[in-house]
Amino acid sequence: MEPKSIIHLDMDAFYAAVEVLDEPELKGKPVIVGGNHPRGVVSTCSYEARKFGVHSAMPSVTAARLCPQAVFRPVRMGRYKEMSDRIFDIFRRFTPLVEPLSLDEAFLDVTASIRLFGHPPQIAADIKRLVRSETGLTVSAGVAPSKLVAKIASDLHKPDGLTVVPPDRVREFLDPLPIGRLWGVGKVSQRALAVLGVETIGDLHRLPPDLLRRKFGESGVSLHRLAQGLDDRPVEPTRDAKSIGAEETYLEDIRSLEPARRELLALTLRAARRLRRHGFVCRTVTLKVKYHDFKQITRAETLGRPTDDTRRLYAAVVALLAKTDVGRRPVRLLGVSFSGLGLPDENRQPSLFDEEEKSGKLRELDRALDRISDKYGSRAVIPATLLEDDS
Ligand code: TTP
Ligand code: MG
Repeated sequence: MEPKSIIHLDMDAFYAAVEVLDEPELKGKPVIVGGNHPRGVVSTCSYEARKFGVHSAMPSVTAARLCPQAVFRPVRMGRYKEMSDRIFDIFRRFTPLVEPLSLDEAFLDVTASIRLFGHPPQIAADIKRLVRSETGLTVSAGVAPSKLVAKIASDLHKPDGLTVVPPDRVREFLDPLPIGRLWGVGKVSQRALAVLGVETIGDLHRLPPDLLRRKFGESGVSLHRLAQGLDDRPVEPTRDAKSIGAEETYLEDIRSLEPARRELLALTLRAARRLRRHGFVCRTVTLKVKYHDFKQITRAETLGRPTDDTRRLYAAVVALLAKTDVGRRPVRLLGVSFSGLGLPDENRQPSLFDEEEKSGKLRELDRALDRISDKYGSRAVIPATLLEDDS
């Protein structure tokens, strides 16, 4: 079979680049997009700000300390969504096989586009040129025979990069890279692999697959395949997303309430982050629980008004938890999902309802978070820290 041609595209410093576009005086300056208040978090920042060590998901106070001259701008989701639509229109001129990963990131399968539009590296260069001339923004591209390699490639020469990995160069390309670049290899797996002396992707694929199977089961085997660049997942164009969520099956059953809450906080953070990265708010929150006997239940709550706020979403999850047997029956899987997706209404005036929420529900949530942090350490309650560990 002919190898596929996949392009991964990822806008450079997306929200910050849009702010600079709309306010050209900001060009060349360290720009941070995010909440500039004591509990604010950095959504993203310009490459000038990154030189000071500022990055996404960092508390804004830390960012301001690292880079006191930075200019803060609030998140304007509606505007980013508008630019995202224009960028995706450009992508779709080259193939209908466009799979969005977030507002600023997509996979394209251009295998069948070659006769019409030329070779994939040419297509990627054309897309970059059109994005720049039609929107004024820059995008980095990776061209490769698989999603895995295309995504790693697009990140390698950011910003404004174009990295091409031909089919016969995949191994050569992957081998020297640190294993953290592989999908699904988070900090925990990195530590486990370091014990085996594995630091690069090359180290990993040189290990005998049997050893990996013994140590890590089936996931060890698929890791070994990934390390060779073997990834045949197809590009899946949208179907409009109906829900966004996160779930996890636990190796050991969860038997009491507090660890369940902690897991649910981590799942809520992960799912809420995805929600925001797609530019959505949601109306309905669903909690899924699978007990040790495989009996599965879901509990759902419809919110007074749509939100993407982690604290409100987590409050709904905690309320739903009370309608389950978690804590009384062992649990093997927990899941959180958000549906009734829509775009935020940015013109909405703050209402009395908000005030009520601030005083009542959210205070209760703070206490819940405090209890968790008493038991598990402050790490559990700093969203920024957990968000960084998004493996
Ligand atoms: P990214 O593509 O991860 O980051 P980026 O485009 O700002 O920078 P680059 O790709 O050049 O490294 O995310 C796209 C947008 O999603 C980003 O501009 C802001 C938003 N975002 C958050 O709101 N929170 C986050 O933690 C991250 C990672 C991104
Ligand atoms: Mg980006």
